[in-house]
Amino acid sequence: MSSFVSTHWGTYRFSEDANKKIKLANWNLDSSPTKFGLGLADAANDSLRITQPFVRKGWLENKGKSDGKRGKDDFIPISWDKAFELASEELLKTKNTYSNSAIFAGSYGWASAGRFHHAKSQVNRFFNLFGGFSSSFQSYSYAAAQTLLPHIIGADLYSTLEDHTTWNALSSDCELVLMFGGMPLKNSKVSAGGVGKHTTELGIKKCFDNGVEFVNISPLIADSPDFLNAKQVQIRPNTDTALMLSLAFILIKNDSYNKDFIRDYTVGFDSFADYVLGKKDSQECSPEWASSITSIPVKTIYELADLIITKKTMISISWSLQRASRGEQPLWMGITLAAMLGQIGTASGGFGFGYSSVNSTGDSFQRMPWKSLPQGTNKVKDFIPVARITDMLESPGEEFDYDGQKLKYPDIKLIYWAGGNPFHHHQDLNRLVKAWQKPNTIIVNEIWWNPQARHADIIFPANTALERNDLMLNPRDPTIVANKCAMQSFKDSKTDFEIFSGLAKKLGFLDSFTENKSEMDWIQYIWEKSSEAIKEKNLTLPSFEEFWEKGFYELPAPKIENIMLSDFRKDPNKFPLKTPSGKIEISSKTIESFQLKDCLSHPHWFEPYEWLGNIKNYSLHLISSQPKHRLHSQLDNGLDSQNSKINGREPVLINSNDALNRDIENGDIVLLYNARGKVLAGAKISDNVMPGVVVLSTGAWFDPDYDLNIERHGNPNVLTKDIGTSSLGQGPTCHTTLVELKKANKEEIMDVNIFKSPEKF
Ligand SMILES: Nc1nc2c(c(=O)[nH]1)N[C@H]1C(S)=C(S)[C@@H](COP(=O)(O)OP(=O)(O)OC[C@H]3O[C@@H](n4cnc5c(=O)[nH]c(N)nc54)[C@H](O)[C@@H]3O)O[C@H]1N2
Ligand SMILES: Nc1nc2c(c(=O)[nH]1)N[C@H]1C(S)=C(S)[C@@H](COP(=O)(O)OP(=O)(O)OC[C@H]3O[C@@H](n4cnc5c(=O)[nH]c(N)nc54)[C@H](O)[C@@H]3O)O[C@H]1N2
Ligand SMILES: [Mo]
Repeated sequence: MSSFVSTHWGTYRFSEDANKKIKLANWNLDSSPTKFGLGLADAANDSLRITQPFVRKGWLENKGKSDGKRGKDDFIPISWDKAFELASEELLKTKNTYSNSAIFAGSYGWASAGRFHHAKSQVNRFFNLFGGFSSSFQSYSYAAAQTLLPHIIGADLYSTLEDHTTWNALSSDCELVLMFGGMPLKNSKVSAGGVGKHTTELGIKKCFDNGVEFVNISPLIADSPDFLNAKQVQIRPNTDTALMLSLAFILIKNDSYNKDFIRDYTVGFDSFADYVLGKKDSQECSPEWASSITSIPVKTIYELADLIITKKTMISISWSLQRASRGEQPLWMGITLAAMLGQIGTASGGFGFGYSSVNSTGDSFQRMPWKSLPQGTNKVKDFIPVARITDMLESPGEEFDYDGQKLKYPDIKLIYWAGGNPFHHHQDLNRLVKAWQKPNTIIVNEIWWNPQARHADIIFPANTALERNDLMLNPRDPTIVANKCAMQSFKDSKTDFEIFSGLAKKLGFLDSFTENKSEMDWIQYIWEKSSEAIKEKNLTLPSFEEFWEKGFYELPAPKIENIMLSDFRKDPNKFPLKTPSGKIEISSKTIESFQLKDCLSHPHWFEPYEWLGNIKNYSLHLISSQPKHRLHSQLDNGLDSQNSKINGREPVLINSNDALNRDIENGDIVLLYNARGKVLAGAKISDNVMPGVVVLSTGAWFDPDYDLNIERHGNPNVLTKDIGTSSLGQGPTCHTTLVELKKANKEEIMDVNIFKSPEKF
């Protein structure tokens, strides 16, 4: 019998050592396992685990009123029964006094990979049975794209990702990949819902071995895997739209775009072309104009144009480009440029969104209609675009724009969070900390004493994937894994299912919450329902017993390699897109009708609210990319992430010129600052990053010194601005941030505190 644990970053074997301690080993069938994942076994037993339920002292003394002390207060250990009692009383009080809309259980976050213990599914099921909750919509990953894509290509984001042309198909027909934002392999280590085998590196290698040429257009050379030997084009962050517009300009001027494709498959090109040619009261989008914005030499822009005119080209855009001011534009413009090249719908090129942003994009898999825990329906209609949480807390009742609608922020009195960490994921944390003081009660289920736990009132200790049975059923991964319980729940922690069962019991709906099913009953239920569902694909799963015994099951590879939008390409009348015109909308009448100032009828260059083309007080552009040594904030307490720190702080990459100008040496503790906050980090000098840009990966546990107003550990979200991509998408804009950086002086350097447990009883 094989024993596996399944995580967002891969599948591992577990066993016990001589001291009965759990240890993990890589799965031999995975050719590219993730190193940081091996640290889960230690982290699951570390001194930062929350050992039992806790309540915040000030909250208990002042119940129902906010005292402004969240994040600064002490915690009192309480029994499970007391914790259930306190939380259920607050839930009922909030519901009866203000209605269910006053409860925010949007609870965004990646949580863990298993299908049954997926925290958000448990939250939804619990709160739907409780009468509903104010929710959140879209994702921090690609909110701008989620809103834009249905208007432009008539498909939602997930079906677009699943429809991506496979590596195998590209390797045979494509000649050139223009990688906007690169294809960093470290990002392909993860996939939401779990990874069986890592395949992205193999896919990119196959293209390279078959002669596909790659160009990396990015501020960071390391965004391109070394083995590609890619041509490097360093670009100022957030200016890709200008570069692409100038490429469109050259194609129009040279008359070298694909007019047949534009005529048969798109609408609104002429109006867009007028803009590009400067016929709309604006400057022409010439290479000289783009060069002044992007800092790319004019000659290089012409060389790029030559390349894409002469080779069958894929325009690949990483998700990062749209987590930025006016993030809708680079994606819209990338699709437009691909349309002008005319390869969309073939294996020769077209466009890609998020190749190597996660493991699955470009893999050969058939999407499976896997079933989840039934969640019921939410009777409360109030929602926010996910990244507007601080705005919501600051301005209840205020109207805001979203995708052509006028919506109102609900008035939140109670927040419930399980499986996400806003003190990791949200921008402008100093603003969030203030807004977070407003609700009467904040309840979280957390595993570790991370900043999320430390900013709550009632804390339920959750457990890890090692402490429960589960099923990895990721619709975008051909491997299914039996996640087996490796160890008993740490101290007095519980699964989210057990936590919500305890609350449901106090509130009188235990039977409807559990349906009298145990953990294993639910897992089998999801398996049986999924087995029925995939019959529509003419596939049969083994019996549950057989699967559980073996530990994993691999679905057969699809017989044909997928090519994005190939039906539409073959016959646009028979297979029209679900846009108003049935075609790719280079200009959108729908978006035009919204009359927004920050998203017009066609792709457009907008100056970001802060960028290197307009420096005032802060002269470096901060990229807070995904971390190599952990998943967001998860496993920052793990060995791999800890080993990557410099003087205990998160490393910040600085170009040698910028370091020299500031008298900074490798290993120095530096202070990054702007009007929003101050952060300490460890300097790592590298000419991988272009001058004027610094990289501080996201996910270092937020460790504020509230007296000095300095974050001690290196969390970039203290510096990022919290404003939507535009009034269309309202997505997060973490990649649009200017900072200044200097060597920290003695008075500014404090010890990192966040890895010391507050449990000292
Ligand atoms: N500056 C900047 N900020 C960013 C980004 C960026 O690029 N730059 N990226 C954004 C993106 S794309 C994303 S997706 C978000 C990610 O943001 P999150 O998904 O919120 O980040 P995680 O660190 O994965 O948070 C998961 C939390 O759930 C807890 N957890 C794990 N498993 C369980 C479980 O089974 N039960 C319970 N109760 N808890 C569990 C973990 O301990 C952790 O605290 O961050 C966003 N923020
Ligand atoms: N190891 C690991 N992998 C992860 C995650 C993780 O936490 N750890 N998180 C996962 C999640 S939730 C997501 S959403 C994906 C995100 O996937 P992405 O959005 O693709 O990831 P990022 O790391 O933010 O950005 C990739 C690169 O884009 C470049 N870049 C940033 N801004 C610009 C720009 O304006 N122009 C250009 N041309 N380049 C730019 C940066 O140099 C950066 O290294 O990653 C996933 N993969
Ligand atoms: Mo994400």
